[in-house]
Amino acid sequence: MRLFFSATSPFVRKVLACAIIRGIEDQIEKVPTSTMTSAELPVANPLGKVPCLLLDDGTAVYDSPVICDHLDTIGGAAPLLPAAGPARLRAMILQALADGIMDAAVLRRGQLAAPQDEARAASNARQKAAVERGLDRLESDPPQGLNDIGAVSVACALGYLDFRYSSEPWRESRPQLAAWFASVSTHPALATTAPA
Ligand SMILES: N[C@@H](CCC(=O)N[C@@H](CS)C(=O)NCC(=O)O)C(=O)O
Repeated sequence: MRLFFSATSPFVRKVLACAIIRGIEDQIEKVPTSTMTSAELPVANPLGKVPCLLLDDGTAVYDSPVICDHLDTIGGAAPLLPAAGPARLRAMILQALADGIMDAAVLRRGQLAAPQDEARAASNARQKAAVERGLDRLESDPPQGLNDIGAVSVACALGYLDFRYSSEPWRESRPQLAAWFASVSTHPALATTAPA
């Protein structure tokens, strides 16, 4: 399998972390990809986004929740998306919340690079508020361990905020979330995929 890869994408990190936790990372060839200039990426993923996983039969798999779900079918390790019941629903909701935080943070970064006008400032404030509310929700009910796709996604979202928004500290008012993140950050799946 080939993974269109960017070392700074939190969505790519999520996919790699899942592969590491499930012990199948050796089956994935990382293809460093610029979303701006790659000719191959938009052919595989018409949306032109990473991550995109190319299977050996040529199937292009996107986006990150679909890739992680597919990775669960490979190898013998326990799946990161629970098969059924409340645990599955909770993991999916946590993943959606974390992905939404990452979407908002990535979008904000793009907007901040552009000339600022009233509309951009309003959109920036809206995305920032979404991230803040998302973090508050996580503080009220933080993940446990790093055993499902929800927890992995949240860890990647927090790692991205630390990487791109270090001037906007989130820990002080969210001690439970901060304690959980500290407890999982040394896990090899996170430690070896941290954005540099
Ligand atoms: N929903 C997608 C989001 C992926 C995404 O936003 N990737 C960003 C990098 S962090 C990207 O490729 N952006 C390039 C673009 O939008 O042109 C997923 O879960 O995989």
